Amino acid sequence: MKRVYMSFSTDVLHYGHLEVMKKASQYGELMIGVLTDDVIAQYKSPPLVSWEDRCKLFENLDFVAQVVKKDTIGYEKILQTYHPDIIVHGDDWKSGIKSAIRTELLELLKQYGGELIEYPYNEENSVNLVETMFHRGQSMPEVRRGMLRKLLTLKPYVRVMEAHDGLTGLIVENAQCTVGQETRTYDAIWESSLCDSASRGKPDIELIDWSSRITRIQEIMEVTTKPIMVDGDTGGQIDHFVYIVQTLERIGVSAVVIEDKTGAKRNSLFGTEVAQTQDEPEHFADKIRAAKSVLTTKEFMIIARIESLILNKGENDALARAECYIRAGADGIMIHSKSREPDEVYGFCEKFRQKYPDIPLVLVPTTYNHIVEQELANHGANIIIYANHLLRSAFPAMKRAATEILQNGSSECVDNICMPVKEVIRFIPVTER
Ligand code: SPV
Ligand code: MG
Repeated sequence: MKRVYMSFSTDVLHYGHLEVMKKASQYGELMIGVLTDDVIAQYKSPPLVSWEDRCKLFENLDFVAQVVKKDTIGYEKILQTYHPDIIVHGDDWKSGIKSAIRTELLELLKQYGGELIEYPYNEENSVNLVETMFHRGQSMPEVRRGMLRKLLTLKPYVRVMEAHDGLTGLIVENAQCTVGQETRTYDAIWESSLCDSASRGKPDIELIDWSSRITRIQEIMEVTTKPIMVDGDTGGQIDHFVYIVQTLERIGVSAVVIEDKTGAKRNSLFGTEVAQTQDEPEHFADKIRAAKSVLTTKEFMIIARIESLILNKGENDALARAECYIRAGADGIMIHSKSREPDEVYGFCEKFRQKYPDIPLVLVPTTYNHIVEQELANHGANIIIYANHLLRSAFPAMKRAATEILQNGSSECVDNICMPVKEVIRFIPVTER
């Protein structure tokens, strides 16, 4: 009897899966490898159903002989451990994010005398609909809200990109690339006060009222499934902040980040060029305590952002504030810096980590942007935010198009920097029913 192996990452089984497993079992004894949560989170949204329950989907099927754990993205470990004669997979991985895994598998199978059988990927509408409906479920508040905390447990660090409207939300949702066998995507969305304000032609001074901010957040939520971190500026008055927090929690935001400034807020990257006042630590701690007291879930996170390095108050001030805010219940700390080098951030991270090994630490490497994510993670970062890059990259492109069309008196000159209209139309999905 030959040994046949297939892997699955799915949360739901539909008849398309069952049919292909049945066919695979005709080649021999069928073994199913169920991908672990952390492996799935390496290339797509984490599963909603636990690994144990996903195993149960397969355990009682007549044509499945054995269910095993697949805890690596590639196949080497599976081949070494179970020596399957035949691997069965859909033919959809010939191109795209999994093609490097396929190439490596073919190489391994050659050395080892195994065979790869690929079945045509099921494009049937009813099967797609099951998957679409399930995907849609991920955008529901009760599912999305807890996803940031889940990712923090599953990934070495969480990679976040800003979005400030539906279009940029879609771009973050769909951006992906492969580097070797690794598939990279953004894990979450940063709804930045700077980009939200700038995209409306307004300064980043807490001018945009919360009704408008929430409308924007909802627009992003309508077209995405990834968890959302909201830049809450200073949080405003404590009496008002408790209402904002409840709304954000209710609509499915995962975290709000508030900065310990008070009075007329200016963007942090101005540093001390403009007058900015840091709040009294105890007053800011009261704001955190009040916000925590109105939460109804354990999922929503209040992250305290410390501005001591921005305002040249030094590491000790930042560390003392971190302690005070954590005592008040902060679920994470963001340490901001406008230095071109990461040294002051590293100094803080090292001492912070000694004292708090498990509290999530958020970095925003806008100015020290020559440092790669992995290095920031090695210094203790759990969340890394690209805070403004979609807005900043679109701005010069739009300005150039506007100017060149003026200069030329026609628009053909910008065809090379414009997305064809047909591609725009295709990029915006139409809801399937
Ligand atoms: C934002 O994105 O609005 C931020 C980060 O608050 S920064 O602009 O660096 O202050
Ligand atoms: Mg901001």
